[in-house]
Amino acid sequence: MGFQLRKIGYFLTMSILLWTMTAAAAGTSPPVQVRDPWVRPASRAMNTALYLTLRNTGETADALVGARSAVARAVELHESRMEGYIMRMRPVSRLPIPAGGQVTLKPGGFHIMLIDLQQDLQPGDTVTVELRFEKSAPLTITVPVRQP
Ligand SMILES: [Cu+2]
Repeated sequence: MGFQLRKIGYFLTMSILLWTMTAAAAGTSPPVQVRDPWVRPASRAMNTALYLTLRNTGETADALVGARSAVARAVELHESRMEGYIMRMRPVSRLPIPAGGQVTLKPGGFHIMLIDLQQDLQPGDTVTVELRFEKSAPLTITVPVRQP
């Protein structure tokens, strides 16, 4: 009888402990935060770009390593740069976000390329995108479609 009670007591203690830990984890905002995301309008079967600012409030460096969305056949991280008088894009495998710092994806620089759109994207629409990071948990964001 005494053993049974101790066992129940142990389970109760563990349950409360786990519940507290879960609540604490849920209350913490993710170290990487997204600001001002937007997507340039485009038609079905075309490509377009997504821009945003990533803030790293954590104490360790992280990196954006990929993204995906149901609205595009493929999603890639790109960098635009001038080569002579021509603007060119190249894929990048990771986009570093320094600890306590931020990186801004903007026209003429880094962007998330949505390739082969599966639908028209018009101003006022929203797009759901999942961002994947080297260390932080994936983030699902809702991004408005708008003109620059
Ligand atoms: Cu691009």
